[in-house]
Amino acid sequence: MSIAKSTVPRSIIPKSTIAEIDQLRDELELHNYQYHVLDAPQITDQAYDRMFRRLQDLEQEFPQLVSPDSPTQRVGSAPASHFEPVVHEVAMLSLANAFDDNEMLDFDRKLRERLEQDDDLVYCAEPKLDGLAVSLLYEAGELVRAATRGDGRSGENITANVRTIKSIPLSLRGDAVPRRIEVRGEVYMEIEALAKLNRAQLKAGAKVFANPRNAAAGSLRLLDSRITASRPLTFCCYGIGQSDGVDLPPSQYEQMLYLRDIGFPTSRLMEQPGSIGDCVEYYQRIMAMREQLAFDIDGVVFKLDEVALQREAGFVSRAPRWAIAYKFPAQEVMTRLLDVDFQVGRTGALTPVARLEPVAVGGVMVSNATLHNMDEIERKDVRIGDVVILRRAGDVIPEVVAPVLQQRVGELELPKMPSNCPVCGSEVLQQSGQTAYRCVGGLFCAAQRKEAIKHYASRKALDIEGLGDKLVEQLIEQGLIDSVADLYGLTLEQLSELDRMAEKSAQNLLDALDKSRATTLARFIYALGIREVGEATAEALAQYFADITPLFDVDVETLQRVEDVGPVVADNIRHFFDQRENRDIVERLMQQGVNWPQSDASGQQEQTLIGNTYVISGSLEGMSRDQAASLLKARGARVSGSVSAKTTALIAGESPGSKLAKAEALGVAIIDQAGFDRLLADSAPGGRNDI
Ligand code: 5U1
Repeated sequence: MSIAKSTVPRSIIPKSTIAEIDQLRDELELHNYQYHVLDAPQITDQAYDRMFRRLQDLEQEFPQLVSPDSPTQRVGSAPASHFEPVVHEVAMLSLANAFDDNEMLDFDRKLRERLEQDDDLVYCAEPKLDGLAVSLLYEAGELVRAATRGDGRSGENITANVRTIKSIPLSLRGDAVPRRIEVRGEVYMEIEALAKLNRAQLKAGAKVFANPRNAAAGSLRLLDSRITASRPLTFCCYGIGQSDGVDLPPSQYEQMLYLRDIGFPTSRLMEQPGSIGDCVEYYQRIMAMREQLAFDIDGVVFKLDEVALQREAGFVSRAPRWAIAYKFPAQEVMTRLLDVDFQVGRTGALTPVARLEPVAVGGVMVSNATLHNMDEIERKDVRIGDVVILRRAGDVIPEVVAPVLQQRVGELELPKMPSNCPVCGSEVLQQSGQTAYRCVGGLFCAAQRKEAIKHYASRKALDIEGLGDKLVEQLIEQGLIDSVADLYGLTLEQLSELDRMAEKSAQNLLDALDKSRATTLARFIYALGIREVGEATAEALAQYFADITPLFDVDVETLQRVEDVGPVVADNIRHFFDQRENRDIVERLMQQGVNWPQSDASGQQEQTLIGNTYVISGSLEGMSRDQAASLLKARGARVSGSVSAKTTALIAGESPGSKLAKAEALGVAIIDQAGFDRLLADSAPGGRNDI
């Protein structure tokens, strides 16, 4: 530590100070454990920080009392010149892989044959983290050495870096710590933490990391551990390399619980499947939750649970016979970029789309992927003809991550933005200060018309059930519709003649169209697809103007008085309504019966229900719940989805369900249909406002 030495001899440091330091360290360690291992913090971050700062202050005043295992000593130290090699006393093995259920069944069958077991084998299962394997050696309960896996026989000494990772204990918990124990596991970075780090790296002009594994490796192989300390690394253990002076439990599962007890984070998703069939079921379950996890995993690891049986099974080449990684379908693969086309979106923006040599990724064949925009192409330096890394995670659109520069041969060309729209031939322009290039064709452009209709029908807009993307395309291609205003003129005969459209589905679509007529003003504004007018802005506009016609002529200054509306959005709104065809479409929709609850005719609705929170349940007469919510919000109320003690009142229509019982139990006021009508009347400008 670079602090001035205290002149106070240790003998005269007040006993109470020594006791306070000890207590602060114990408490901070306990809170660290509760946070990182048990996932159950008991105090707020602020309270933790206060205790931490108090300990730092005391240690600064009395540096003689600083100990290497103090929670304050995780800040890193002066840069090293190199990493010392570490020879692993027990080799760090690799894992055999399985890629389908048959390979899993084979693995289990061979294992049972070798062990001469007819009965099902019990396994210990956990997700396989995408990080970097490390070995942590503890002697007399203290972390004395940390090493990378390296080639499995020897790695590098990264102790100074590993000491900065808060979820790795510097000292073990409990009274009976082993004389010596080597714990193994994975250092990794959570997805959000990696994204944040990459944003900061980008801003600083530094290298960004392609995945958590690279981020962990890059951060642990820094000679300056003070930089490692700033990286959001975390740890999860998966096994014991060796131990001395401790009776370890006889199963892998219990050993992991033991490691949790002495201070190591273990997988929350660890289970003990009782047969290979259960293992396959576990794999399916983890794969299904993969996208919801806070960290990247690339498969599931299964280990024979009984340690005595593991010993009996032994090893083959450099992998244990008793463990296997059942890998998920790869999310990143390499393929060739054949060409780049440009797709025209709802707002006219041209998105470069990669045409690829077809390849299986994430379990499906992919031949197209997004390249986002021209800036991205230039930043990544992706050229037509390159071998590229393609990524497909979950349901997200596949994307080209980067070119494989080592495989680039000859002079390849960067894709060029066309000067005319590939769909309607209108000019393509880039507005100053913007990344996007746009076709100026507006609704003259068939691509923009198609996208506008898809948007109008989408769930958050008019939510027209059954009017999916494919059907919209068919309707346009058959010349049955040209704009959203044509939707309400469609007939049963026209629809029934479409491909794969039975009369029943055609009738269902007409019913859905009819139902969509009763909407809210906010949804309607959102459905128009004005550039940069999302749900929140549409809601704010609806509250402010209370009707659509004031928007036809409003000036940009007035628009900017609306919450969330700045000069750019105001310009977009103005530009939208300045176009005669857009106003015509809105008017035609209204003539065809698209409607929303009318409130105060113009200007901002008075905020007479401000501070009140309502929950709406059951069906109301003459309006949808959405419409009712919109009327309440227009008066400044909050509308929530669940009843709590803070709810002002439950608005209970027909069949209000369990929310009614909950409101009764909590003593929350209940308003029926008649009460709701009164509330709306009373809370209109000049009305009473009881609840
Ligand atoms: N979760 C987990 N990852 N992983 C990696 N367990 C696990 N076990 C490993 C490795 C290399 O090896 C042991 C089976 C020796």
